[in-house]
Amino acid sequence: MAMDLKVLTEAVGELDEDKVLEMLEDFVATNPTEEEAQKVVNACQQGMAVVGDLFDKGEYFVGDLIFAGELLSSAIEALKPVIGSGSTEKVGTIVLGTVEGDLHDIGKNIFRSMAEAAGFEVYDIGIDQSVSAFIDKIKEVKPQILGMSGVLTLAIDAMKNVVDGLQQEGLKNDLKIIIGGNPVTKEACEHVGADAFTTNAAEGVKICQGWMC
Ligand code: B12
Repeated sequence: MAMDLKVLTEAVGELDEDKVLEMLEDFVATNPTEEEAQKVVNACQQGMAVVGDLFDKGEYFVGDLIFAGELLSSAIEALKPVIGSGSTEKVGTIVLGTVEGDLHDIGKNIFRSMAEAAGFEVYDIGIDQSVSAFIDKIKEVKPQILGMSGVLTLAIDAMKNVVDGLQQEGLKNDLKIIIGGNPVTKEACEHVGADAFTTNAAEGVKICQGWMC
């Protein structure tokens, strides 16, 4: 691959939008494989971690986070043509959303794009969604999979509330549940009562595909 992933991560971390978009345009023009495109998404994700660290240290401010969010959304838009092969056969249904209290949606949107490209029908209910919003959508579309996203520490408890709600409604056993986002770990997954966790959208799609076999 011609692209230097380290340089890309740095450019995202420095919020150098022109450089990032130019690199991605050149990359897309090389007609890359899906696997190469996923590496590029990962490099962008690492750049966002750099942004988060600089915010933590007080070098970046909320305005920079907002700009970083817009930058990454444009980056993913630029990568869309090469992110997935665009399966036409429907392989399964996913209800997806960012949990209550959390407004971050870039990672969720990346997972949605990749899952759709793999042939899943995805019902994305959006950000900051309550337990009842998840339950209502699940009752309506009866998916095989529930995907919950969150990047704030508090998202873990919000995810657990959804799973507890599903349990109370007797809906949990009909579903596979996957959680994603920066703070998810094995421990968080057990605490939440989910079936799987990941901090990588491509891996998340593979897990969902495995459940459909
Ligand atoms: C951009 C950003 C914002 C933007 C979000 C824009 C948007 N549309 O999403 C804005 C400006 C809105 C924002 C606001 C805030 N933010 Co912010 N933000 C970030 C930042 C820099 C990047 C997040 C991101 O997009 N990452 C890139 C994506 C691609 O990664 P990802 O989400 O992990 O997703 C990947 C995987 O996890 C996976 N995935 C994600 N979801 C799912 C779901 C499923 C089902 C699957 C299978 C996979 C999957 O796929 C993705 C691709 O591989 C992070 C830093 C960081 N390290 O994450 C801070 C960060 C998350 N923010 C933080 C904070 C503190 C805030 C604010 C409180 C700031 C403030 N004072 O107002 C507010 C909170 C608002 C709220 N209530 O949610 C903290 C959180 C601290 C904590 N532990 O809770 C962080 C970690 C920064 C930091 N180090 O301090 N933020």
